[in-house]
Amino acid sequence: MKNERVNAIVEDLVDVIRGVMLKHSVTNDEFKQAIEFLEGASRETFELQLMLRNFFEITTAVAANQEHEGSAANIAGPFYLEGAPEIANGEHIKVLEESNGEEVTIRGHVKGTDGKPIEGVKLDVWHSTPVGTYSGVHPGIPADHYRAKLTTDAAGYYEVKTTKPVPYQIPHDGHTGQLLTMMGRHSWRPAHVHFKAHGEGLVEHITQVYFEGEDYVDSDCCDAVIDELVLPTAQVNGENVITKDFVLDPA
Ligand code: MBD
Ligand code: FE
Repeated sequence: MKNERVNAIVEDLVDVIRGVMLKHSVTNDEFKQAIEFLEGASRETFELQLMLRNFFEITTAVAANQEHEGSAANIAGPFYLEGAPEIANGEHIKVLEESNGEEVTIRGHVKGTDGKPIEGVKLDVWHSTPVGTYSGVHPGIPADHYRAKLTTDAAGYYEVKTTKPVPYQIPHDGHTGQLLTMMGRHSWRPAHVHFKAHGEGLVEHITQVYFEGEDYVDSDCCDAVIDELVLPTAQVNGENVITKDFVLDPA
């Protein structure tokens, strides 16, 4: 059965790709190499996902941000896991003992587009270890580390403490890394913390926080950094504090 949306998108996609091939006079031999490259990537467990997310996932967030009034959405990346441990407001995310990095407190309010605080929003938080791996994905780090689920209080407030992540090199030993190298690009993301907010009657909101002034904020391999999400760190009573408010759209 004909699907109008699939038809509309694929017709445009085919037009654009044909235009690029013509512009660069892509040869049949190069076309064959491209097929072999993509077939090779699809034989790996993770490569095609990584490649597509690296180049295109940000566009889903930019498109969502055009349509929604709330705070800026950002890419999810491949490493969200269900079932993160619930923690209370102000608690520290479980980290490995050898995680002796800098400490950071991230806190703020969750509001609706009407400006009213929203209680009971579930806020998933996840980020890499200080050596740039993700728990429950890369070997050796149990999935209940570096991930947590918080709930906003009656004032819409949340607060989480954690060990600050450092710049993250995406898996680069496969096709995605090879492609980036051939393009003269690196495979680093700036240090970032992922969030997913969900609550009744609200659009699920996926975003990230980046740290102002840090490496790769201006050259993310995923092109995902949005100015609104690059936040300053304040010193409050000897703590590094990031304030990140969320404005969530009604479903
Ligand atoms: C990540 O941690 C990430 O955030 C993205 C977008 C891609 C790969 C790994
Ligand atoms: Fe990430």
